[in-house]
Amino acid sequence: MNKIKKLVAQEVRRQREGLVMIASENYCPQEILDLVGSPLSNKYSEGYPGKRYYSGNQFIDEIEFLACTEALKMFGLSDKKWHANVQPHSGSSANLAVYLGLLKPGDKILGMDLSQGGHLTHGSPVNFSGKLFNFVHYGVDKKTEKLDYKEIEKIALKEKPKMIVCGATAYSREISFAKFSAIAKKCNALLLADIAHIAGLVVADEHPSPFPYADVVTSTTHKTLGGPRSAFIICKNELAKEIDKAIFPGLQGGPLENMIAAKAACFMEAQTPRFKKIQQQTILNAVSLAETLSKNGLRTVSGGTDNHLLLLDLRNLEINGRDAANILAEAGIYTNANTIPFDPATPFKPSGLRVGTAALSTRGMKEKEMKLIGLWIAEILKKPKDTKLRTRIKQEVIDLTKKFPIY
Ligand code: DSN
Repeated sequence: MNKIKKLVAQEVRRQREGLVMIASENYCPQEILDLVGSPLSNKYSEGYPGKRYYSGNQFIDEIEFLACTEALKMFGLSDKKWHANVQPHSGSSANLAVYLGLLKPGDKILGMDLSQGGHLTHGSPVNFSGKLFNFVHYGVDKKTEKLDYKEIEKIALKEKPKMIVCGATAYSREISFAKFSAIAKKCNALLLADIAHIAGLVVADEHPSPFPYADVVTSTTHKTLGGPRSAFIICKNELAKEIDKAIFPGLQGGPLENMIAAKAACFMEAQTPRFKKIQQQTILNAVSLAETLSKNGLRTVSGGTDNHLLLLDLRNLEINGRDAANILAEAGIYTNANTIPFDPATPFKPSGLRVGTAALSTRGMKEKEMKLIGLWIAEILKKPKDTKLRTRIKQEVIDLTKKFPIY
C-alpha cells in the first residue's frame, strides 16, 4: 500500500510541476475526484434508473437520473427529443455501443482516417471498429489541410455508408456539423458526432454544436470538459432503446456509479460562468501559442487553430515527433507525437507534435504564459542536443507552475 501511495504522490507532483499540454488531458477538480473515490464504487446497479437487477439503488437511481438530466441541460436539450446514457466507461465503449446498437457487423461506415486526425475507433484496421465494420475514410485537403466537405460528399455518395462519423483527435479547425448532416441526409446515412475533444468548447458555445444535426453524439468527459475519465452518449429519442440495450446488457455489466456521480458534478460545473471563461481562454491560448511558435519558425498544420489544440509539422527541424515529445518531457513540458496529414514518416516516429491548451487554461494561464512556453518549446526543439538548455528550462517550468497551483 505504501509503495502505491508513494507512486501516486510522485505522479501528482509530476502533474503539478509540469506543463500538461497533451490535448486530450486536463485537471479534474479535486471535489469531483473525491466523488470518483467515494463508496459509490461499492454498489452494483446493473440496469437503468427504476429498472435495476439489485436492491438498494434508491439513491443511485437519483444520482444517475440527475447525471442524465444535466448531460442534456448542458447542451440546452430537452428530454422530449433527446436521450442521455451516462453509463459508458470510455469513449471507445460509447462508440462501439453506437455501432453495435444501430448497425450490423459488416455494415459500411464513413469516418475520418486516423492518420489524418481521426480516432482509432473511427475504423482503424487494428481496432474493433475496423475489424467488425466495413470502414471507408475521408481526410483533409492536401493543400489547405482542412476538411473539404465537397470531397467528403463525393466519397459519401459513391460509398453509400450506413453511418457517417465526424469528429477528430488531431484536427485544429472548426467542424461543420451542419455540413456533415446535409451530406448524411443526401446518402441516407445516420450521423454520429464524436465530440470527445471539443465537448467543453461546445458546451460553452465556443464551437458550433452537433445538436440538432447529429443523430447520435458521443463524448468523453475528461478532455476540454475537464471532468473524470469517462464518457456518455446522447441520441435522438427514437434511437434510445437500441443505444441503451447496446450499453447494457450488450457491452457492459454494472455501471460505475461513482464515475456517474462525478460526471453529474462535471456536467453541472460545465454550466457555470467560470467554465465558460476557461473555454474562451483555452482557444485564446491555443491561438497565442500557435502565433509564438510560428514567429519562431515552427509550422502549424493548416496554418493555425480554431480550438484547443495545434499540430506542429516538424519536418523542417532535425527531429521527429516522438523524440520531440521526449525531450520536451525532460523539461517538464508534456505533449505527444502525432502523424500529420500525408505524413511521409511512420506512425511510430511521425513528423508531428500535438499540443493542447486545455489543462494550462484550467490552471489559469493566459496569453502571457503561452508566449513564454512557446519560446521554450521552440528553443528546445531547435537545439535537441542541448541538455543544459532543458535542465535550465525545467527549473523555469517549475517556477512558473508554482504561480498556478493545482492539487
Ligand atoms: N487517445 C485520445 C487522444 O489523445 O486524443 C483520444 O481518445
